[in-house]
Amino acid sequence: MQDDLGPGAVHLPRFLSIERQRALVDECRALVDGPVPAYVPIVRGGGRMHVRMLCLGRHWNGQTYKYESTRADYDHQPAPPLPPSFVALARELAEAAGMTIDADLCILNYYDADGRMGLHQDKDESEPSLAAGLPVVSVSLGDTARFLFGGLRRRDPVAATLLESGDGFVFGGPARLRYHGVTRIIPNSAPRELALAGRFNLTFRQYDVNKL
Ligand SMILES: O=C(O)CCC(=O)C(=O)O
Repeated sequence: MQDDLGPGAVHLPRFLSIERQRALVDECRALVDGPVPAYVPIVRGGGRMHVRMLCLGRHWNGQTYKYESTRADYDHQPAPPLPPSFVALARELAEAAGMTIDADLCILNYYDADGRMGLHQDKDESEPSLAAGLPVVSVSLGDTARFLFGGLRRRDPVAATLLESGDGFVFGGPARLRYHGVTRIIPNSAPRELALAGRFNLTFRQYDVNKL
């Protein structure tokens, strides 16, 4: 089943089995509460984001909107490495959507019941990566999110899609710079087997095009 999202955007509902979801949730839990923990970024204008964030592979600095190796906007710790199993997962989802990625970074976000993310473009990856339309590959785990997907301009119309646990969502090529965001989380909607309150979302990206 695919929503009509336009070229380059593919929703992969229930892509991951519940066993794979459970294993990933365990990994995400260990990462966000690990030695380099997730934190709530404060962005350029001074606002606090409504997620806990942990970047793997490269760190996205919420003050400069640039990627870097250490968390200069927070605790100066190095970004933890991207596990090879995560790289393989991103590749698998991209291929299922008819695209390719050799991910070198992942932004892992945890949304509690009040979590949300304003409409934005993912445009801080390298110029060659954006020009090549290398996709953003997203994996949702836990509570369902109301996800907005718009156009290339902020004022373009947006469509709302529910992203449920185990869903993939891939946008690349002509869709790579489309605006998107999360308006709300539906509490207690996660599969019971995950024993998870809230939602993890992983978005994989490829900054360095020379890896292809
Ligand atoms: O949580 C989501 O589904 C979207 C996350 C997102 O837009 C981002 O990390 O840039």
